[in-house]
Amino acid sequence: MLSLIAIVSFVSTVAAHGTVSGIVADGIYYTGYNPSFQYMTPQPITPGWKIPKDLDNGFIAPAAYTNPDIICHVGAANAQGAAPVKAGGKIVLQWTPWPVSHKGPIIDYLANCNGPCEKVDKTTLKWFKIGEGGLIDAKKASNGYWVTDTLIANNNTWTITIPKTIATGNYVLRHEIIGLHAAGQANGAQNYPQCFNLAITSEGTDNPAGVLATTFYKATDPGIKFDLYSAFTSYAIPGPPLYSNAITVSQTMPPKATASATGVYAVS
Ligand SMILES: *[C@@H]1O[C@H](CO)[C@@H](O)[C@H](O)[C@H]1NC(C)=O
Ligand SMILES: [Cu+2]
Repeated sequence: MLSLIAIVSFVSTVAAHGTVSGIVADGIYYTGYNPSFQYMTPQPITPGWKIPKDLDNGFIAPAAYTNPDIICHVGAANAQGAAPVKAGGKIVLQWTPWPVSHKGPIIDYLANCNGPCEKVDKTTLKWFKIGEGGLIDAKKASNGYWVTDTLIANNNTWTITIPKTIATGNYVLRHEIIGLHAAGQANGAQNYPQCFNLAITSEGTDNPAGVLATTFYKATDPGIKFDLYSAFTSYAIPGPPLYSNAITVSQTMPPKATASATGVYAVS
């Protein structure tokens, strides 16, 4: 009996990593991709990139940092829709319940598709960082209070603002949590990237230079090989520098969406 309970609780722990179930863009809710969609005919079209192999809501490990799987998660294929948003507008990312043990940074990037994101070759996308957060208070909570704790406190949501200065265009948003709970071991960090197509309208003109996602991180970066159970006092967020006109958002419980999008959101 006891061993059966132990097995059941182990299974639920393994299944407890996460995925973004939906986003709210300028107040409108859009369903995210779910691997169960691959069994439906027709498959729902969402702004969320398709990750049919991610049946365990799993992660990408440092050994795969130079593999295209780091771009938009395992085997990711282009979303066939996009969520419209104005520069300066907000996107709220709704995660499935995030495990409190999975402390770590939350990082957001954009890449201009320079054409339809529905067709772009993901390995050509050049990303610039529009948001980042990590350790908030090393002394608060066991193993510190992190942005992932803020996310959990806000109903598993994370809010970003699209920079006002970037040019109109079709962009991919790459939103990522890095779980550090096993990162003290080599190859122990857990990257959870999630991508969404955004059709951004803007009065800005900036086209920030970006970098390939396959060059973001190294297994030995101090923010990747990091012992969450040591007596740390600071944390260095990994990846390229933040875009100079990125807008920092103070995280709050998001307002309810005003409407849900239905149908197909293709951009021409
Ligand atoms: C929290 O998020 C869930 C979706 O995951 C939603 O159904 C629920 O209404 C949200 N709760 C609040 C208080 O906003
Ligand atoms: Cu996990």
